[in-house]
Amino acid sequence: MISDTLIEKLQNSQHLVILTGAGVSAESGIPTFRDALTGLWENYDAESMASEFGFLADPALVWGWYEWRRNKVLCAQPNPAHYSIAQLAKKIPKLTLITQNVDDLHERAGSSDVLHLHGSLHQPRCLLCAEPYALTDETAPEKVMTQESRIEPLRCHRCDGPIRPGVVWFGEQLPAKGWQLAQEACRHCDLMLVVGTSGAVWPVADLPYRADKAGASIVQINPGITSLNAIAAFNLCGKAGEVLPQLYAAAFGDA
Ligand code: BV8
Ligand code: ZN
Repeated sequence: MISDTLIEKLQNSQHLVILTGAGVSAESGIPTFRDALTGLWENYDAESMASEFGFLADPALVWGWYEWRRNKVLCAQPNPAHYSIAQLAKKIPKLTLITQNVDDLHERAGSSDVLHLHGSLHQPRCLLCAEPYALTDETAPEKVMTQESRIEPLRCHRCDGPIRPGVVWFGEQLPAKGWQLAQEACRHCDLMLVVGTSGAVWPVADLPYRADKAGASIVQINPGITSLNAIAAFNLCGKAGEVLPQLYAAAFGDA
């Protein structure tokens, strides 16, 4: 499954970009968005939950849904995929990690300088004055919750506005600095691993095409088929938590 050519490319890479989506956290028990049946969007449509319009229409439902997701992340552990990515950073001269995920599992596995292009569950802020809200233990979501639990949003200490999740909703701009760094990395890398993303959300979905156009080799790690199969030089069809440790061991020996 893992060709010698790919192993050599990884061993000789001077600048590796890794782009991750919800699939890299799937083996940590975090539901993905679009996988049939288990996907988060199965019960809700994206627009109504991951948009400012949806939040304004029903703040308690949307805040409750994000707190349910935050609680899942707090109870989850990084999986071997996250750890292999953190290990790769020690072997490659320059590694840029770009994620669409709003969890902190990459950081908890030891990765740093992670570019969170869709924001983070762990950095809520005031909807009105954008003041960051420091989550503490007493704001930890109740343990027993379902996706439907309604929780009144916390209030801003400064202006009493409603606290919103620190994620990038549909229709919102991506964090300017992160988006700029991500585009730059895709222009200069020689190899790009695309791990666990359906490539359904723009403009992040455009990054592999830009890297491909700039001459990088694209490697997709995904048990499913996506539009990226068309441009990927290597399609490793499998779970990230299994494939990434194999890829790391083949290139650099056991971690
Ligand atoms: C914007 C945060 C203006 C909240 C999310 C063209 C250009 C620009 C914009 C658009 C465009 N066309 C349409 C748009 C609008 C829109 C968009 O893309 N809509 C889509 C639905 C068509 N984009 C926007 O609104 C963006 N903002 O455009 O602003 C602008 C314009 C130009 C330039 C800059 C700005 C904002 C988009 C951000 C939306 N926020 N999330 C939250 O999390 O609730 S999106 C949401 O989808 C998540 O962030 C998620 O990360 C993302 C992508 O999903 P995936 O991570 O890929 O997850 P998915 O479930 O889809 O797939 C999982 C994959 O894993 C599958 O392939 C599966 O096979 C695989 N898998 C499963 N298990 C495993 C596995 N792989 C490996 N191992 C396993 N074990
Ligand atoms: Zn405020």
